[in-house]
Amino acid sequence: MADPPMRPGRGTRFVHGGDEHDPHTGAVSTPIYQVSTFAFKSAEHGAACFAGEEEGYIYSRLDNPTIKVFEKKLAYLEGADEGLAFASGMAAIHNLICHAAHGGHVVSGNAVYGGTFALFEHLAPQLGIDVSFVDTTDPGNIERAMRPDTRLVFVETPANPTLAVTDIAAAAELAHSRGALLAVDNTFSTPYLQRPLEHGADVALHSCTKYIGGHGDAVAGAYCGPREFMNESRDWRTDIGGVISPLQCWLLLRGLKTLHLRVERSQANAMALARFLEGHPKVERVRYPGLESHPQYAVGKKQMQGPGGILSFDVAGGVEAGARLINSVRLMTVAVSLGDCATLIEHPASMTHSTMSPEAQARYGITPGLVRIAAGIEDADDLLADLDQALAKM
Ligand code: LCS
Repeated sequence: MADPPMRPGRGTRFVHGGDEHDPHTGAVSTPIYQVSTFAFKSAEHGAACFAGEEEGYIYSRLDNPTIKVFEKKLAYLEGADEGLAFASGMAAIHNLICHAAHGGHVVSGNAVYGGTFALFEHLAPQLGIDVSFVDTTDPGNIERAMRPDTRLVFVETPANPTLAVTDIAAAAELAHSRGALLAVDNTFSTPYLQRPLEHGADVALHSCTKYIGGHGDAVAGAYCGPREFMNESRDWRTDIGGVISPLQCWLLLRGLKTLHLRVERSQANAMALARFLEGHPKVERVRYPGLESHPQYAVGKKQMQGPGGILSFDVAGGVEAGARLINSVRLMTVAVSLGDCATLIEHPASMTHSTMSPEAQARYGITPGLVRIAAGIEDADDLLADLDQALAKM
């Protein structure tokens, strides 16, 4: 869809860009087209729609007006030709690997969300897709893992929960030099802080359950990319069937309009928490791309507009100390997920990444005492006071 006449700023794009008032009614917020099937004008019209000779909605597993508006808006925000939305982030990743890597090989970052790891490690081989996990913070590891049948390089950056940052441009160059695609899971950054396609990635993927929905009330996923690839991906989605509902898309469209404000606040809170924790005697190590001590601080600066709202840290005393800390917070919510208005705190080794064996966790940097905080949009002073009183109990 057309940009507004001026060249909009980063925040304005989230409010206005990529969607338009409902073409049928002028409704300012996109209506929820809660409908499964669409009437044809005649038998001939129906046949022409199925043959792709005429534009027209057929059935909501294939396409739906509310879903279409969300997909166009996300593609606009990511700078992609097309977007496709799914029932969850995992449904999006499943569709992506089925389309992009069936019968072939994937090189994946070894720091990925635990559900992604489980899909790649346990289920993908049963679908004829072989996955190698490497530390993608060193692009040389990607190169060494590539095989003649490598079809896809998949990275999360920043990664869940280690906050490891991968150089997208370097990964893209390596993938392309061997005829593979690069997909970036951009969930942590959102298109407000990072636009992977501008750095050479082919696909930008999201768990929209997080910042895009933003209010802890929707489960959804999406990915964006070049037109021809996305048209093929649409066929995979139509037949696999992991489509999103119009109501969920409406929630995501509403979330996108305030995403820039929420991400700014979440990021400011995360920075305040990271600086506080870095100087705290009961904390061994803080992982946050906004700290100069982060091993890929320079890479993050190069490709991100900001370090984002998620951090993780090791408390002195390992797993028991981490559990005591989590049990001592009063304002923060003990819950998985991230990108919510409320600050969420969790223990990756026993929660989000419990699909990994203890050996895999140790290999991939998920230490037993690691605690993850996804900063919300509360007042920073209240969050600092909460952590302060919780750490004092240890
Ligand atoms: N990608 C990333 C980076 C994620 O963090 C998640 C979920 C997914 C994909 C999967 O998305 P979903 O199907 O849940 O929409 N991450 C979660 C987490 O850290 N806590 O709970 C879920």
